[in-house]
Parts: sequence; structure tokens; C-alpha cells
Amino acid sequence: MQIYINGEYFEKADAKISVFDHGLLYGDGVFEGIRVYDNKVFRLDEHLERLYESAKAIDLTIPLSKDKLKKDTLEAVRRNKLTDAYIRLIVTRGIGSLGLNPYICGPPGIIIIVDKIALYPKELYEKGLALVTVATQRNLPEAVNPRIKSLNYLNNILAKIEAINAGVEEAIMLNSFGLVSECAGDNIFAVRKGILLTPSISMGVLEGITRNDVIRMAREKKIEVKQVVMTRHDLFIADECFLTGSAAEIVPVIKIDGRVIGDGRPGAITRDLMKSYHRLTRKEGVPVRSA
Ligand code: PXG
Repeated sequence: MQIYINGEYFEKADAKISVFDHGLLYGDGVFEGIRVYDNKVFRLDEHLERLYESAKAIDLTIPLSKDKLKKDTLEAVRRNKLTDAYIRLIVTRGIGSLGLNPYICGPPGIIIIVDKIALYPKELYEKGLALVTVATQRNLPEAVNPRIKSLNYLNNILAKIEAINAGVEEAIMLNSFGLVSECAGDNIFAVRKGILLTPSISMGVLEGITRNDVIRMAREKKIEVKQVVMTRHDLFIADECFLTGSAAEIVPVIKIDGRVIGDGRPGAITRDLMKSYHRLTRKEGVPVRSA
């Protein structure tokens, strides 16, 4: 494995950063998780755009142009010779001292890891997933805004711990008003009476790139899509439910807090969107080779 750190490549055992990097000391930094399908990087421009927006929101200037980072990302994929992969793109605040001040750190650290993706078991996509609502609330938008894909994922990890301890794989997180926001690492959708519903971004949600693709695909299929204020009740009475994310893609949900969703099997609209998304991921993407 060849890992990119600040323009140089290292073997996994030698890919090391400073213990004084504020990415480690404070979770001060941003990241993206990107997929490679069949030698093409899926939605690379969209992920780069969100990375630069997350960086801007924390007043971190990425020392490379978007175009240069795109070229470096493609080169990192090429070097690792994987046709299907998961790219973890990380920008840390850089090396500083034992104090919070980010303005005396730097330069920012740029890391690109290209690895095999550990997919959820196939069975999960056929049978569907069970979820629970957890007590850990999604971050207040007035604190670390959930729109920032920051290196500080402890809030989501606390939610994940609750879910795993309850015997399920994912957690539904509510915002401080008790309204549905998203899961620990995925966005959430419901279908009711043929209408596709998802919490609006203002509920405290990461604007998922898969979420945007699903909204677009549904509209192309003439399915009405609404970004809404969503309660647990809306999930309990939904006909269908599913999660979206670059890692998970589209995963059907069949149980929430012990309530069976719809008829307890992945719904027709969910399955249709899963098929379309699968096709989309193989069709679109930035070729790894020709760059
Ligand atoms: N919400 C949150 C909180 C996320 O972290 C998504 C939604 C989906 O966004 P995209 O753009 O991927 O459609 C994410 C991203 C993992 C893992 O290992 C997953 C994410 C991030 C980091 C790790 O499963 N999901």
C-alpha cells in the first residue's frame, strides 16, 4: 500500500505523522470518503468541493489548488493498483504546540489513503437493516455544524456505540429539538404514499453526496421528493426506509426501535433506487488512467 503524505508516498508501516499535529491533538481537520468503481473515481469533484467548503468553515486553507489535489488523488489511486477502492482524503491543521491556537500550526497535513473497501454483508442489502434511535444528539449547527465533515467524529462514535450495544449496526440521531437528523455515518430517507422524504439540511445534517444523487435520481423517475421536518413518528409510519452514504451506498431499513417498517422487507422504490444507483456508480466517474 502506498500512502500519500504531503506529496510523498510511504508504505503503510512508514506512513506516520507528528503527535503534535492538531488533527490528532484536537480532531482539528477535515476529511472525505470517496469510492472508486471500475477504475473511475465516483463524484470526485463533488467530494473535493465539500472538502474545501469544510476547510473554509474551520478557517483552514488547503495549501494545494483543487485541481492539484484532484491530480494527486488520481495518482494515489493509480499507484495502489486497485480497480475498486475507498479513498480517505484527510487535511489536518498541521503541527502545532500543546495549545488550541490553530493559527500557529502548519502547514496543513494532507493524507491520501487508498484501501480496499470493507463492504457490508450482501445479505444486509437483501434483507434490510434494523436501527435504533439513540440518546446522543446530533451536534448543534451552532456548535460544530454537521455540514462540516470534520475529523472530530466523537459525537457520531458515541451514537454508534449506543447502536452496537443495542445489537444493531446504525443509530438514528435526533437534533436538540428531538427531530430526526441522520445516522452516525449515513443520511436517512423514508417513503410514504409514494413520496420520498428526507430531513432538510437545516435539521443538522451532512449534505451527503449520495443523498444528492438519490434526490436527483428520484426526481428523474418522477417521484416527488420533499426535504422535511421529520419525527420518529414519520419513520414508524413510513412504507419504506433506507440509508445513503458513499461507503454504504443505499441500504434498506426494515426495523426502527422495534417497529417493523412497511411489510418488513426492502420496499419497491428503495430497490429501484438501489438498482439505478448501482448503474450510476459504474457509469459516471473520473477515469483513473487518462489523468
Ligand atoms: N452523514 C454522515 C454523518 C456521514 O459521516 C454521510 C452522511 C453520507 O455522506 P456521503 O457524502 O458519503 O453520501 C456520511 C459519510 C464509514 C464512514 O466508515 C462513513 C462516512 C464517513 C466516514 C466513515 O462508514 N459517511
